[in-house]
Amino acid sequence: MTARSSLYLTLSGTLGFFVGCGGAGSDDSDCQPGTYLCECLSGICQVGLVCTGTVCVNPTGGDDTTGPGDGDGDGDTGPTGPGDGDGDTGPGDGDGDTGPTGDGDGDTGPTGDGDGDGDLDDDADGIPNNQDNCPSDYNPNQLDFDNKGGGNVCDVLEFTTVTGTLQTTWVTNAVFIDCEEPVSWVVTGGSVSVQLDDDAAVASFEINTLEIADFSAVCDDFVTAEFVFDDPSVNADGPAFPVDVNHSFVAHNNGTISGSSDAPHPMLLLSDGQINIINQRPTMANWMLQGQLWTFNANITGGGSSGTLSWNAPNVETTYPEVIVIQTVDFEVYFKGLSGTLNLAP
Ligand SMILES: [Ca+2]
Ligand SMILES: [Ca+2]
Ligand SMILES: [Ca+2]
Repeated sequence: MTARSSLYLTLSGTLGFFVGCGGAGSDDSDCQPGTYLCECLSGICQVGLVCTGTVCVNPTGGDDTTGPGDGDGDGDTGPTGPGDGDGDTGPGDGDGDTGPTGDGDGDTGPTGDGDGDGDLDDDADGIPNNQDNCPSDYNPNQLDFDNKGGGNVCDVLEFTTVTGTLQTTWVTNAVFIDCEEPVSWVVTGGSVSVQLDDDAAVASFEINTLEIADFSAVCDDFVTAEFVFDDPSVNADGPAFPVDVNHSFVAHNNGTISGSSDAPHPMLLLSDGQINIINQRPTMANWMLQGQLWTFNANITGGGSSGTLSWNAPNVETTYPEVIVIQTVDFEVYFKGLSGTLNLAP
């Protein structure tokens, strides 16, 4: 101990910046890890430490308290920072942080930054999530018919303003009554949905509902009977309606859909109806006439800003006639034919 003290005193007297370092005690009790201490100049550090250059370090790791970036791989728990390969949460260090992108880890920051990290593509269509106009649906073409930001495959065109007039014929067949009476469906509201594909090859239509003004039909061929429909509506019956409507890339880019449906649209005609027959007026609540809206021509323009649906099927009958029993007489009722045009707007 005497020799070490002599050496320390000699050097401190020669190199002025070490004067006072380590204190007057000149033993090694204050030689802390990572610090420059006078004792290191003699290669002597606190017990358990070794002198590297002029710094006392832990030769086995795990116990120092140094900061980041010291390259000692000791898993320190000192202040965090990048570049030290430890468990901190700073960016740029290749660890498990969730900081800004560009650090090669599992970040969730902005995509397309070329860092090959968390630029996720959930639907595997080659478009990163935050650039994908339908991040959960495969749509590599990214087509957007209405230019509202959502891609076609996850964006339904909704027409909720539906007006126009359709002509049809109310048919009543019974033992002594067999009449056909033309009636008009004045459509006052409703909704029509159109779904497009990303490849501009297929469209589907669904006439969800058509609100119709009250109407009545009178049959007087043999017995006068009046059928009154209160608050009638045509509702879709069944799944969304597939149609084969031409919709090419050119038509898509022009903002148009035009073509004809290729199958009748399943529907229910609902009404709180009444029958007035020979001065008797039974109330027929909740009429439900199952049937079909026949094939139509569709013409949608302006990327969905307006459209028309038109029918020209004057002689097609509903598939399922309704049978109404009045005073033991069976009346078979149905609609025949549909023609006219409905105007659609969002
Ligand atoms: Ca995608
Ligand atoms: Ca997509
Ligand atoms: Ca869209």
